[in-house]
Amino acid sequence: MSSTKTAETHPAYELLYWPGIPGRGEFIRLAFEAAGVSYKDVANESEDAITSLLSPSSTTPPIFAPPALLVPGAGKHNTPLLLYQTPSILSYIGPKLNLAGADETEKAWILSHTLTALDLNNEAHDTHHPIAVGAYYEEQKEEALKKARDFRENRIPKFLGFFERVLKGNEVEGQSSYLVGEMLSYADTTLWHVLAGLEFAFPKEIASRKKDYPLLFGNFYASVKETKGIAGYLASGRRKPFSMGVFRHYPELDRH
Ligand SMILES: N[C@@H](CCC(=O)N[C@@H](CS)C(=O)NCC(=O)O)C(=O)O
Repeated sequence: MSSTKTAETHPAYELLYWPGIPGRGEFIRLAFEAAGVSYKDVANESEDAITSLLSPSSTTPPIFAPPALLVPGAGKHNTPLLLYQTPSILSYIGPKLNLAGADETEKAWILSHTLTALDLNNEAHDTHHPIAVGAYYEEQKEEALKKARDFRENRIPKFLGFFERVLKGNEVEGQSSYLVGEMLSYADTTLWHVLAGLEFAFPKEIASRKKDYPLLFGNFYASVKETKGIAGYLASGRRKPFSMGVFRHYPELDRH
């Protein structure tokens, strides 16, 4: 099946990312999929697109690293708008996709929780690359073992405990489906993806801790997964499986 959905009333959004992995591009995909809004998944159609965009000879404004979002005609004087940095892209598309809360306060909380979920995402990445982003895991394995142990023992419970409290504080009639307010937001889809990634990378650790976070791994996880757009995306087969991206399963880094 094509990774591109047909355009309707929104601009022809183009997501640029590395091909073949969910990676940080997935946070952007999930927002579009949850909202049922069309986007062109350039990463999974043309492997060269992101490479040429990152090249110093590119004629577009420079971007530091993918994901990037191109919005034709949305820049100054009808030029293409080119955005990078996951949270910046999410905060740009969030209101347009109706995923940024009901008012200014909710909008600000949604950004805060998204940044926190992305911090957790980044720390998960650093467990297998604690010393050098550009070096192989095998070259930094000793440090990775120490980093992963601290991540599992201290950081996972700190982050998950925090999000459990956020959900508790947002309970409506004993149910807590979303982090903020009563509507799905891009903070929810972002955190949901990080939880799924943690389960892939650290299955034993998460299995033994799940019971401590009943809201997070209960109603919240199910609510996001069962959102119409997300359920349809998961059923489509277009979501790339976790492999060698941000979330990697090295059994030696998991609990044993
Ligand atoms: N904070 C940035 C991080 C971007 C990032 O690290 N992108 C990865 C792919 S997921 C990359 O290719 N980085 C290359 C580099 O940092 O040199 C974001 O969230 O967009």
